[in-house]
Order: sequence, then C-alpha cells, then structure tokens
Amino acid sequence: MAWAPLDDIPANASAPFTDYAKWRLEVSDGGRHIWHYLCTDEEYERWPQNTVDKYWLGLPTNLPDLPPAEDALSAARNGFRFYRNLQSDDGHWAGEFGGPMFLLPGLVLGSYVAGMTFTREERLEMIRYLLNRANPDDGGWGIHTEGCSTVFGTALNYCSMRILGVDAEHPAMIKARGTLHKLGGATGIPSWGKFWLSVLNVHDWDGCNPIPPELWLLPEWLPVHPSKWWVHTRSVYIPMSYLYGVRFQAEENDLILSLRKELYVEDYDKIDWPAHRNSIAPVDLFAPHSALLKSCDAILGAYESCNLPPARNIALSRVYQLICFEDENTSYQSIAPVSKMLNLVCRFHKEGRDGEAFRMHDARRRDFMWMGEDGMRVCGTNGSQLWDTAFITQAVVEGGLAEDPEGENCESMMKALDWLEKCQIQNNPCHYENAYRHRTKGAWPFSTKEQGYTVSDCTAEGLKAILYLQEHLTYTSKLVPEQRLRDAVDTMLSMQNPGGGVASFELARGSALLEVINPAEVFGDIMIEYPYPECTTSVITALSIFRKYYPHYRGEDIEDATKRAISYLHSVQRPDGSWYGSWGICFTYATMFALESLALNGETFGSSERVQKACQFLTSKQMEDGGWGETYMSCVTGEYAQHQKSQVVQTAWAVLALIYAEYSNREPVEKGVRLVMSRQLPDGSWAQESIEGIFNKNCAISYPNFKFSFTIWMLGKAHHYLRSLKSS
Ligand code: LAN
Repeated sequence: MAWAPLDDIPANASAPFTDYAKWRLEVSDGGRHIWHYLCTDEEYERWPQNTVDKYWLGLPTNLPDLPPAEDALSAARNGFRFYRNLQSDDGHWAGEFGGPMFLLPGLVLGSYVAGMTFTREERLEMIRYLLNRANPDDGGWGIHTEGCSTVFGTALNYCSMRILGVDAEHPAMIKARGTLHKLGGATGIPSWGKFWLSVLNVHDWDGCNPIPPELWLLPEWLPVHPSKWWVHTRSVYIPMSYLYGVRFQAEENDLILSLRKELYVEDYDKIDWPAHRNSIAPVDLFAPHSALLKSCDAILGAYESCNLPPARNIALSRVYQLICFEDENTSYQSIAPVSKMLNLVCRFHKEGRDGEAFRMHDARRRDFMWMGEDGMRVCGTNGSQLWDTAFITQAVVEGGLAEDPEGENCESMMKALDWLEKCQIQNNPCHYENAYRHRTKGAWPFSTKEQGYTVSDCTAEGLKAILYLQEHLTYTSKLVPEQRLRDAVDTMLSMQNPGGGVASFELARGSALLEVINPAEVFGDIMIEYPYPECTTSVITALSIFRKYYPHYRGEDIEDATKRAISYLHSVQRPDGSWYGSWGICFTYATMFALESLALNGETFGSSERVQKACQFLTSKQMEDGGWGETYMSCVTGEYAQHQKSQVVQTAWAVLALIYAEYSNREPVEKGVRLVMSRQLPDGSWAQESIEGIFNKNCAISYPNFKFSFTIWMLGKAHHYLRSLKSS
C-alpha cells in the first residue's frame, strides 16, 4: 500500500510545514485530547484558537506582563495568574507528554501495516518533528529526545520517515542512514526493534528470539507465569506473542524492498538471521541478556522449529481474548501507546478492516498524537491529565492562592474539582479477574477515567486534591461523597506490599528473580512491580490527610500501613542520605517524596539523623547560583549526575524537600527561591528547560507542566515557611 505522495520536504524544519493558526486541541469526554487541523473557512470562524492551543503550539499567547513579584508569594501568585490561562474549559490542565523516541515509529509502522492513513498535515508535522529531533551532529535518533543516537532510535525513526513520505535521497535520510550504517546497521537493533521490523517485513522472523503465546497456557501457580509480570511488560508481550505466533508480515512492496537495502550494511538476502538473534549494538545495550535467558531462548527456538507448535492455536485464542479484554476496558487505547499499536495490528490481522475493532482503533490513535512547536509527536500515555491537575490544585490551596479577591482562582478551583470528581473510577474493570487486573473501584488514573487503570500515587494525589479542595475551601461543595473517598482508601490499602512499599499499578506479583529473563535490552527493572519511595509517600500522605477528616474509617489499618511504609523508606535510604527516583529525575525527586513521608512520622532535621543526612546530601548539590540541576544520567547510572545548568523544576523539588525536613538554615531555601524567581518571565510563566521524568531506568519523558505546578507550590510554601522561621 502506498500513501499519497508529499511535495518535497524542506531540509530545514525550523519553520512549520503547516499553518499553525489552523491547529486546535479538542478536549472532550473527561479530558480526551485530539489535535485537529481546520480545513474550511467556516470551521476556522466557528472555532477560534484559544490560549491553550497557542501556548502548546509555541505561538505568542499575548498574555499581559504582570507587576514584578516582590516576594515568593507574589511570584507564586503571578505564576498561577499565567498558568490558570492554560486550564481547559472542562477544568483539567492539558499538556504534552513526549520524550520517548520509539513511540512514533509504533504508531506509523502499525498504521501502515494495518492499512490506516494519516492526514497530510499530520504526516508533514510528524516528519518535521523527526527532523527537529534528529541529533544535530550525526542525524540519528536516540531512545529519547535527549539521548545519543542508537540503532533502536535511528532504524525505527528512519523507517517512519520513509513511510511518512520522505525520499531516501533527502539530506536528512542520507545522514541518518550513514549513522545507522556506522553503528553496524539494523541487524544490531534491540529485540523490540527486531520485532517491529519483522512486522514491517524488512527483517526476518528467524532473526527474533521466540515470543511464544503458549506461555499463557502454563499453570498460573508457576513463578514465571506472565500474569505475574509488570502490567506494561505483559500488555506489550501479549500482542507481541500473537503477532510472533502467526508470523505477521506486511505485504512486500517497493518501499519495503527498498528499506531492506537501506537499513543494512550487508546484502539482505545473505543475512544469517538466526545468528543475529542476540546481536545488539553496544550503544543500545542497557540490560544484557542473562545466560539463563539465552538458554531458554535456545530451547524455545527448537520448539518453534516444529512446523506448527502443538499448542499454538489454543494459545493464540487465549492471547487474542486478552487483547480484546484490554481493548474493551480502555476504549481501544490500551494502557499505553506501545501495546495500543500492537493490539491494533492483532485486531486487524484477525478481524480485517471491516468492523468495530478496526474503526475504534483507527480513531483512538489520535489520543496519543500531540502537536507542539517542533511538530507532532506521540505521547507516553494519552496524556497526564490527572497528574497535572492534582498537583496544581494542591499547590494553589496550600499556597493560600485559592481565595483570591478577584474570584478568578476560585472559579478555576471549582472547575478543577468538578473535573477531578468526574475522573474518579467508580467500578472495577470488566473481565476483572480473567484479565488479571487489579481493582479500580475508587481509584484515580494517571490520565483519564476512560483509560481506566489504577495507579497508586495517582489515586493518592487525586484524593489529596479532592480533600484540599473540599475541606480547605469555603466556597466548594462536597462533590465526592465520603463513600467514594473510602473506596479510594480501600484501593490504596490494597496496593501495599508485604515489605511496606507501594508499587505503581498493582502489587508485586512475582519475584525479582524474574529480572533474569528480561528480554528487552533497552530497559531495566521491567519484569515485575517494585516498591517506589515516590508512590509509597503519595499513598501514606493521602491516607493521613483522609484520616484527619474522616477519623472513623480504617484508622488502625492506616496507622499500620504508615508504620510499614516508613520502615520500607528507612530501608531504601542510600548511605549518602538520598533516595533513588524511578519516575522523576532522580535523587532530587525521590528525596523530596521520602522527606515528606519522614516528616509525617515526626522525623525532621531537628530530631533525626536520617533527615540530617538527606539535607546534607541536598545542600551539597546546591549550585553556585542557588539552584539544583540533575540530569537523567543519574537514573541510568545510579550515581548523581550534575547538570551544567540549574533547573527550576529540580530547584523547586529540592527546596520543597528542605521545607518538609524543617531544615533550620534559611539560606539554601532563600537562594533556591531567588533562583526560581529570577527565571520567571514577565507574564508569570517559566521557560521550558531540560526533561524532567524517566521510566524503566533508561528512557526520559517530559512533564512540561511541572515547571508550573512545582514552582508555584514551592514558592507558596517557602513564603510561609520563611515567615515561620522568622517568627520562631
Ligand atoms: C508512567 C507515567 C506516570 C508514572 C507515575 C505516576 C509518575 C509514577 O509515579 C508511577 C508510574 C507511572 C504511571 C508510569 C509508568 C510507566 C509509563 C506508563 C509512564 C512512565 C509513562 C510511559 C510509561 C510506559 C511504560 C511507556 C511505554 C513503554 C513501554 C516500555 C511499554
């Protein structure tokens, strides 16, 4: 299948390839995000571009300059005066959630093999995004936007560009191909890349280690049963095992034949595929295969050489059923875009182009596509709606900004409460046990209710936001009744592991030993759930705030959960006083959370050696200019990696940490506040700096709304904190 040809693509992608005045973000159904390009004059007139559109497109918002801030509180106030303009009409804050560079290839390759298309403007802006994100020195792509060029990033994005319509002789393609070849060509691509290239029919299935769907037929009590894997890993490997099991392949065409020549340094027909199953370019390798995994792969490879492995058909029906359950439970979005696009190809393979599954999958691709000033990218989830809305509302209430005389902040908070109320999941998922899901009743998700997965800390931050809005403000009503708050508490308590720590989506179901069979060479710690200081803190702080207002519900359980959580946090403090962060960068992020927990337990700078050590750690990292700055390399190496430039978001985290710790010396706090104030722009906003988040140890992901929520939160709290120090 060929897509309609595009005009010549300019080599320089700094100017838009489409008319930016025509893009609009549609927000519907509980925070769903879809970017539209308006085609007719009539549409254009009916649907004016608003501030949210303009801000995310990088167009001037023309918001007024504000009176310069005199102190931390007025800086927080100015920050929110700007940021409230980015609130959507339905009450949530929308935003970009890009960073990983292997998501757009899944979208493009998956759509292509299933015979789905994109609009011309979407194609042009995806191309432009990739041109803008190619590393300037070598023209390749990394695993994420700040990473060095790898085979994984370069080969997959190269194929995406070609499918989207870029000619092989375009200067950017020549440069990227040169880099790919220098790195050894696509035979060295990690396993997820080998998989996608095989689906596209530019790589041979014989070059992939087996992904047998039969694993799902093993008895569930077996420690390796895939139902015990981390929910993301299992959601990805379910459809992968289906497509591997049926050896799905796109039909050969000119583009595919040409890609077979472009991607490799050797002659495609002469490649010894089985010999390359474990070839991984050194630059890509983060988690090498263990000897045990290599032996398992060899045994499974022998099983695959039976013509039709005996249990294949039964296994295929079972995994297909799991794929359908997941689609139904998430309105065809799946938990994240990797599994979404794999499920889409599976449904296309089995059911073809006619019918509900194809139509729904086609439409729901757009929930992940986000237009930015540099073009169109694919987000890590269908957004971070709940996460961003929960933080900013807490920041505004705690900073004392929610009761402003003009009433505009009040209105903003009421809208936010309304949205947060609607976002709470009130039931357990369909096929609850049969689909191996954790309970969702009472939970808040990371993005939207429709996506529908419980996340421990999102439930916690959602609940805290509701409690702040309902209990601290005079003008709000109790939209979320006590019974639903109790449901959230039950869900959070159901997520604490025996060791006291809380993981992300579920309880840890399997042993950490399963990590020896981690097949994805580019990610670490993905086989099971692990407890995280961040998630644990959010949960126990939410439980404690709940208890303050509703002391009669499960008080003892909450007390016991808190004690166990604290002992988990004690056990994972590092000798240098810090905690390792798995979802934000890195030691600064997790140390902020952990110190909040310890404060809840009465452990502060004055009384606790642990807290003193943590504060020493933080203050030793404060930079000359008063700020803090850590790079994502901390997450990769496990050692603090200093950024060249201080970062407002990390400065906010570090100062918040010192405040939680009740650090007695005002100087580091004051210097941090001054740095954040000095970076505030005249309209009250802050500019985007380096990437803020991380996952699976090796892939950075952006949280651009953090530069508002955490700065405003820190400034508000610091103001009150510094005043309290003065008066004591
Ligand atoms: C996220 C984003 C949010 C994040 C927090 C809530 C911040 C965290 O505290 C708990 C874990 C969670 C929900 C999380 C888990 C992993 C996600 C879903 C992501 C980092 C966003 C993208 C990532 C997902 C795994 C990306 C797809 C890639 C695969 C390896 C399958």
